[in-house]
Amino acid sequence: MNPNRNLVTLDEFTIMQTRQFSQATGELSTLLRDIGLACKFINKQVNKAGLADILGAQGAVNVQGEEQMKLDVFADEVLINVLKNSSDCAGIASEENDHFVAFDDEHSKNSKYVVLFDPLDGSSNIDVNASIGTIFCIYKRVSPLGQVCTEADFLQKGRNIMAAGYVIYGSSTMLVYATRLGVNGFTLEPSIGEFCLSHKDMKCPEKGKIYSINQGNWSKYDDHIRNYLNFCMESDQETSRPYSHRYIGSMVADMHRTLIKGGIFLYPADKSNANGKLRLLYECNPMSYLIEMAGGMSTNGHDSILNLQPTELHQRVPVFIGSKQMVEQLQSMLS
Ligand code: AHM
Ligand code: MG
Repeated sequence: MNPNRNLVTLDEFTIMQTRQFSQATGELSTLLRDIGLACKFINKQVNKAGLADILGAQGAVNVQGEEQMKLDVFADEVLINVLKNSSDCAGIASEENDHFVAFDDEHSKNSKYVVLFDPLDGSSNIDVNASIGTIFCIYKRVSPLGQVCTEADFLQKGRNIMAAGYVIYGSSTMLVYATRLGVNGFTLEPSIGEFCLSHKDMKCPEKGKIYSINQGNWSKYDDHIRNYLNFCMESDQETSRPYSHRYIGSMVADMHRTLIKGGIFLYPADKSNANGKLRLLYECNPMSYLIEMAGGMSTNGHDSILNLQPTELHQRVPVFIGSKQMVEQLQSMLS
C-alpha cells in the first residue's frame, strides 16, 4: 500500500489556509466543515429523490408564496441542525424561513459568525433530475458577543462576507467556496465520504461565449435588456458572436458553468417582477462574492451587487453576473 496520497480534503485545505495567518482561530474552517457535513446529508437524499416518497410537493408555501418541495424542507432542517450544533455559529437566516434564527445557548451567543443560505436552490428541477444546489455565505456578526445575534448581523453588505460558496448536486457533487484568498472547488469522493480538492484557484474567464437568461420572458423585458439580447444573437466574428444560449433554470448549475467556461448570467427586472426574482441575501450576494473573488463581476445594472445595503431579509434584486468583460459590455448598454 502506498502511504503517499495526493488527495487533499476540504478540512485539510481550510486548516492549511488558516495556518497562513498567525491570528486566525480556525472558526471559519470549522464552519466550512459543518456546512460540508450538512451538504453530504442533503446530497444523500437528493441522490435517492427519484426512489423515495421524499420526492414531491410538501403542500406548504414558503415566505415568497412558492410551493415547497419536501427536499427543501429537509435541506433547511439539516443545515439548521448542523449549524446549531456547530461550535462557531451564532445564528442563521434561510430563504425558506420568514425570520432569522438566533441560537440562544451560551456557546452560540459567544460565537462570532452568522450563516445565510438557500438550502436547495432550483428545487423545481428536482423532479426532472437536473442539477440543483445549496448556496451559502458567512459573515462576522456586528452585534456584541455574549448576546443573541440580531437582524443587523444578517443585513450586511455583500462586501463584508468572510466566505461564500455553493454545493452543486450534479453528475458529481462539488463544493466550491471563496474567501479573500481565492476560489477552490472540491469534489465529493463517495468512497471516503470527503470533499477533495479538485479545482484549485478557480478563475472566471475574462470573456465567454455563453449568455444565460430566461428568454421566454422577452415580452416582459425593457428595451435595454432586449437590445442586449439582440447583441448576443448578432453575428460578429471578432467578438465570437452569436453567443450560445444556455439556461438550466437552476442558478447554481448555470453559475457553475459560468465560473468554469465564462459567460454571463442575467436575471433582470421585468414587467411582473420589479426587482427580478432572485434574493439578494441568499443567492445574489454569495454568488457575486464568489465570482468577484474569481476575477469576474456582478451588478444590478447600476452598482456592484456587493455594495448594496440590504433592507430586508427576503429582498430581491436584478442581477447580471459572470465574465468581467461581458458584464461591463452589458452595463454600458443599460445606461
Ligand atoms: P428557487 O430559490 O425558488 O429555487 O428559485 C430560484 C431559481 C434559480 O435557481 C433560477 O436561476 C431561477 O429560479 C429560475 O427562474 P425562472 O424559472 O423564472 O427562469
Ligand atoms: Mg433559491
